[in-house]
Amino acid sequence: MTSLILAVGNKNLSSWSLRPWLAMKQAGIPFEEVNLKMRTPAFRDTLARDYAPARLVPVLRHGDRLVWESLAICEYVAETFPDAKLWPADPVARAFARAIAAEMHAGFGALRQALPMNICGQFEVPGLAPDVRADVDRIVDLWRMARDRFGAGGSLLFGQFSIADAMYAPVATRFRTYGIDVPGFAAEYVEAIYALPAMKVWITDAERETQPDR
Ligand SMILES: N[C@@H](CCC(=O)N[C@@H](CS)C(=O)NCC(=O)O)C(=O)O
Repeated sequence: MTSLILAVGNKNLSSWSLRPWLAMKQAGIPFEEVNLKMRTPAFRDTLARDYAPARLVPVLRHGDRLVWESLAICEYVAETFPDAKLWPADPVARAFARAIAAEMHAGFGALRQALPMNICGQFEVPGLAPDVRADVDRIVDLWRMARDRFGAGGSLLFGQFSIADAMYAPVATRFRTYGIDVPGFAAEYVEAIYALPAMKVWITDAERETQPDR
């Protein structure tokens, strides 16, 4: 079978890269990883040379097919590897999972701007601006609804791992990085994300990247 190549950015910082990487890794889908250092001239050059028309990471190459945009990549791998069960099997749960994944992909700009992903960082935030607080509250509400309605089979949003978890994993790390106070069930969900084997690999790589001498 034609191999998959996923180009990602810096693991400490690139929240969009984490999403499809985590979905593929956690599902055991084999792929080759290409690491591109963001904010370097080589970053744009490599994308233009090897991954056009994509202009950002993540980008997936599968033979002569190119897929960019994190959510589109997740959808592509879910369709290409149906046995990985990357979406919930139940249609109602699946629609809910798709809705909240889409909401993440399209929104929460205030949170993303004020609290950028920085897995290895630890920062104190004295107070959240109202629009950031509203994003946090909305995310916690979505997590609560998913966990209450569909989460009985495990510790993740829909019980078992799904693309919805991959989409929200970088929010889980932000909550930890910035010490955001969330209700107990949401804190447990953050723990569950950190406990995913694939997530541990990504975090170890992020630590190596930020402290190469360790
Ligand atoms: N909507 C895109 C966003 C991709 C994106 O913004 N990628 C960032 C890294 S997280 C990037 O490539 N930045 C380029 C740069 O910093 O030079 C997606 O979902 O994949």
